[in-house]
Amino acid sequence: MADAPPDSPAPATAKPSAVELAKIASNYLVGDIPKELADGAPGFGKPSVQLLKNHGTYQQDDREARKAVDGKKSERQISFMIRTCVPGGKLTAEQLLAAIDLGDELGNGTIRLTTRQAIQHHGVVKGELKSFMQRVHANQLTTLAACGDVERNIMCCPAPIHGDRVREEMQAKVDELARHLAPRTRAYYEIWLTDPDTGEKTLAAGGAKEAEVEPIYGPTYLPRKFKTAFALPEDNCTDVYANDLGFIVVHENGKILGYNVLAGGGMGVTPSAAKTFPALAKRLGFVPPEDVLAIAEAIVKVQRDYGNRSDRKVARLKYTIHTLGLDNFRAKVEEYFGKPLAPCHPADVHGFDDHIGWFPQGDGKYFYGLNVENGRIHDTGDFRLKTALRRILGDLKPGVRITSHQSLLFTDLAITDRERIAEILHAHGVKTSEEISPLRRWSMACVALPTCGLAVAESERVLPGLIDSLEPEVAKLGLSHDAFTLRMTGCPNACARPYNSDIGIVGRTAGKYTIFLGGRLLGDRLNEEYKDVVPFEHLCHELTAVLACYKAERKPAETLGDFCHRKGVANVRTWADEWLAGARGG
Ligand code: SRM
Ligand code: SF4
Repeated sequence: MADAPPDSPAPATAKPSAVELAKIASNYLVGDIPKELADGAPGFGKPSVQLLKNHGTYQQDDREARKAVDGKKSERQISFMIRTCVPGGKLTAEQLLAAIDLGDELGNGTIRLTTRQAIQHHGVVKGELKSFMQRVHANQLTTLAACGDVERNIMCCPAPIHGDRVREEMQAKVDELARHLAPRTRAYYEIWLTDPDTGEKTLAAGGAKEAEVEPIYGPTYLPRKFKTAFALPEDNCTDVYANDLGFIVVHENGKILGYNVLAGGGMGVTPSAAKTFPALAKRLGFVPPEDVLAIAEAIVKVQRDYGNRSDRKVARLKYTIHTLGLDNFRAKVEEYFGKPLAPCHPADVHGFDDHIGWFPQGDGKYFYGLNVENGRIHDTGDFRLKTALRRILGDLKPGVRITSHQSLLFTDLAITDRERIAEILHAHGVKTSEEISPLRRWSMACVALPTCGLAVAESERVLPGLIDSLEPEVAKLGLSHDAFTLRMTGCPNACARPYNSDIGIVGRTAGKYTIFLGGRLLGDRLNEEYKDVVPFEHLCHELTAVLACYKAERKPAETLGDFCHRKGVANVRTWADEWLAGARGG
């Protein structure tokens, strides 16, 4: 690896981390993957496991399946999570159907819509990895760079509003940027897409002719994952402030004037390492539309050259900015950009829409946002969402979009499809979005157990039950129509973005959680710790007490997050504890 620049957060003498060493030795992400793919073992060695992330797959060990082998801790049960990129969440009905088929044929029978508008499959065995990647490729999608130390799936408001030139132009810009920042290595094509019979012919069109070097990333790619989102001021459905790089469209009279550029957002924390922290992105400057690719490339390159490559805990862009200072960081970006950045336009996020429900598209057709609880598409007992989706996608052939709230939009529908969709959902035990409480609709949980190797507590599997118990309490308080974000994760890595939501519930240890309050739907404010080490069984009444306080003391039209922020989390706690003790009639 080239020496770090003199004022880099990582001193030039610092030893590169194990992941950096794996990248250095990998020849653009090849390493020992081809050899180990054919060695008959159930998994890969450590360096390959790290490299594989850049190819879109994580080696996992299902802890429950492991126990099931002989009733106690025993052999690891290795399988793979595979993430497929879907820039801006845009898909066709055929593509989603093919992804569902893949889950049935090579995965664990379910698929997962992620908090970044992508798709995850779990439970794929090593011997099927290659055919899996080939089928994703045949489906006109890729897993390349869905994970790893590169630009990830770029998020964008998915709403299909015809004639809304601003949204359309922004969505097209996302596709352009996703292509621009995609890794160019041929490793992916050579490892996964070679002809299964000859082993030689590259199946990817044009792949063989592409230069092997990475003009943007270089041989060691980025020090850490890198995430980008686009948002509109009136609709921050992508949580733009939680990203390494954010673009807020500045528009007037149906025309995009340019973008406010934000940098250095990120949620993950390691509680035992005080040097780690969640951060909202900082407002860096303004660029006209034609400079979006160049400014993104400049920021990526500054992070490439100045990010910490010895300590992955502090390698994200937020730490690079923290160490350099915002002004020095901006100066570096301007150097790579080749000109000064204009100051930010005053435009900022002021609205949020999850696009759930029925909406006219502006071309005589409609789109329907279907809330998918925690993004999990499955058939379990009487709840047969997967089969219902097969029917909707097969019969109506709508366009499809994935939202950054783990849900689906069906587009290009006729008004007469409304009844048909409700009929299909009901016939398969699935509620329409209109039948779901705002509490459930605005909630999200990360994957956590049993597949996530970093989970310390449950999330996806317990949030629906928590909401079941909270719904009657919310109704008793007369708050059933209030919208506030409730986000839960199985560890502080924060994959469901709990640190800028109205209520964040973060796994602390088995069965215990930290509660955070005071963020908001808009996603532009971090919340604060409210209570720590709360047993799962206490979450319902702890949250009911907070909501009782909100109900009693809020100002008209004040949202939950704004209320907690104004009153102060400590004062909410005092009030709620008295309510719980009965002193306030709780
Ligand atoms: Fe995440 C790691 C799942 C969005 C912060 N995340 C993981 C892994 C891969 C666990 C691992 O490293 O072994 C999880 C896989 C679990 C499984 O079994 O599927 C995982 N993250 C997810 C998804 C699927 C959660 C979901 O319920 O949808 C999301 C996939 C998004 C995608 O399509 O790309 C997901 N992860 C996020 C987000 C939200 C976002 O990006 O908007 C965050 C917080 C924002 C951020 O990046 O700071 C997030 N994930 C992390 C972190 C902490 C990063 C950090 O800087 O500290 C880790 C751990 C790490 O990287 O070391 C992590
Ligand atoms: Fe796993 Fe933690 Fe992310 Fe949840 S927040 S998916 S437990 S890494």
